[in-house]
Amino acid sequence: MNTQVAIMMGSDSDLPVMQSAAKVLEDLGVGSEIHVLSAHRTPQATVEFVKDAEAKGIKVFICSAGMSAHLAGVVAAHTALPVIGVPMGKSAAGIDALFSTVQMPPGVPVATVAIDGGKNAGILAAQIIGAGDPNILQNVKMFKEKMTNEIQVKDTELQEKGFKRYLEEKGLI
Ligand code: RP5
Repeated sequence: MNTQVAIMMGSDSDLPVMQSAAKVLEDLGVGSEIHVLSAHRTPQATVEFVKDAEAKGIKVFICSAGMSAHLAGVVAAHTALPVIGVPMGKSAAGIDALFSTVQMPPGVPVATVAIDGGKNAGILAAQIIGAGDPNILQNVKMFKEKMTNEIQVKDTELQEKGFKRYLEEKGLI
């Protein structure tokens, strides 16, 4: 698998959430690498990494940050490649990070997913790559079909058992 996605985290404390991006990318057949690089704590290294990435074959960046979350914006300022931002729920329930990530000025977009939305960031990166790669697109289609089937199985089970037994057996109450 060629490494096509760079996952950049403002801190290793983002890793419990962001490992889900790496995992779903692996499941979808997209190679990724994951780094700790901070817009505030390692600004120089962050910019150098972004500038070298295109020549290495990176096609999409995924950037996580919480608390004055500027990493995705800084990366987007230094590349023409697509950047996906993942606001971390580190302070103020992640609302501060969400606004910092999503409210980019015109001309420098960051595709922002949900607070702690590491998995969706990985899926979205695969979809972007899949737009130009039929094999990856096929993997995304199969992923979505599987998800649809799983939901249908759940509904069938819910109808059969009724909500009380369903909740008990799933350990949801
Ligand atoms: C951000 O500050 C990081 O992305 C992280 O979400 C947050 C807190 O970092 P730590 O203090 O846990 O290293 O730059």
